Amino acid sequence: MRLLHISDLHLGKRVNEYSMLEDQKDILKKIIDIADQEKAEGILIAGDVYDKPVPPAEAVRLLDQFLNSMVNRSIPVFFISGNHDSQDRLAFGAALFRKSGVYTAGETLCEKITVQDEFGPLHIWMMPFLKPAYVKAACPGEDPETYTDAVRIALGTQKMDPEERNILIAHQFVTGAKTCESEELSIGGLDQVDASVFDEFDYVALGHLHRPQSVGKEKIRYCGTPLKYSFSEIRDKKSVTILDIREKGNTKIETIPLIPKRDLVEIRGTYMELTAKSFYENLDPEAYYHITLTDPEDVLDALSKLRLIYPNMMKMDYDNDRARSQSEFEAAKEMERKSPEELLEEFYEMQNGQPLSEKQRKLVLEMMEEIWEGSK
Ligand SMILES: [Mn+2]
Repeated sequence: MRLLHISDLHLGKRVNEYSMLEDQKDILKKIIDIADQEKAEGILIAGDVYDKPVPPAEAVRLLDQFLNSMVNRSIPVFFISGNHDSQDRLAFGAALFRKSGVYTAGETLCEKITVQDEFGPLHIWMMPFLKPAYVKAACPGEDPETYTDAVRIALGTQKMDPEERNILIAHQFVTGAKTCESEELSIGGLDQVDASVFDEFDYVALGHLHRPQSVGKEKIRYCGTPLKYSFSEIRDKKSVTILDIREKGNTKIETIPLIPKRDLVEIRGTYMELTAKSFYENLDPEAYYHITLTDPEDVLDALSKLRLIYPNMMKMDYDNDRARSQSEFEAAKEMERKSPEELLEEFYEMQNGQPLSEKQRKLVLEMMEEIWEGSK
């Protein structure tokens, strides 16, 4: 069976105040084209379908159109909720959708759908994004301390036959994976899941981290976002992962590049250089730019003047002596880059003249996790 693996669509997302809807519409169309060309027999969407628990109507329409396109092609879709989605809302119509071959992980911790192909049964496990607290609430008597425990308990609710083929769709942070700026900040690595819980699966279709990457083993894989959602991803190559699962033990993985309608581009130079026709005539005027001006003095009204040439400029800053000497500004920027736990550790040290103990650190991390969870 040939399956497309995508994740983290974040439909409805805005990047630096720019709506990504047009870009998302375009990239979904390209994913449909790939499904046609590659004769896909199923699509796995590993969470963060939407960017918000209550997505804008346009984003809902986009998903609706995408699901319809797949149903019209008789390509089944399997999707789970990520940490950005509302699991309950995403499960709307789940029982009805199933009749059309659209499988959404409902309100359970983990569900197993079995499909058939020429090699026999293929078990597709769907495990929506979960935290120890969800597992505790759903499984009386269980009190998982870590995310790894939580995942192990959730997977344990279904029977595993390791002689048959099993693939898992999940949305978790697997230890060792590389992060980028468009993801939600992870607090102190508490949310990490040890890859050993996935040992028995023939493939793990992951979402959550936005860079395409395998973690440890090739078969434990993040397909990455279909689009770049931050300038930290500028050099990433976005793609769709294709999984060719044949008889037990024979699974091939390949990627097909995704080319966006508008790329994210960083350019730097003086105002005169960047506004010279010879410079910009070879650039895509529609791309999303991050422009760094290197003029020694700030240029009057540079933002609006540059927008005449680069209408989709997302970000503009200066790199000159003045910008560098603005230590206060830099310190603030430095602060933004720090994680909440680093900030608290520094604060504690400043107040008490000694670092946090391991015990205190653990307590602090747990409290942060609890407070953040409560504020959602
Ligand atoms: Mn995401």
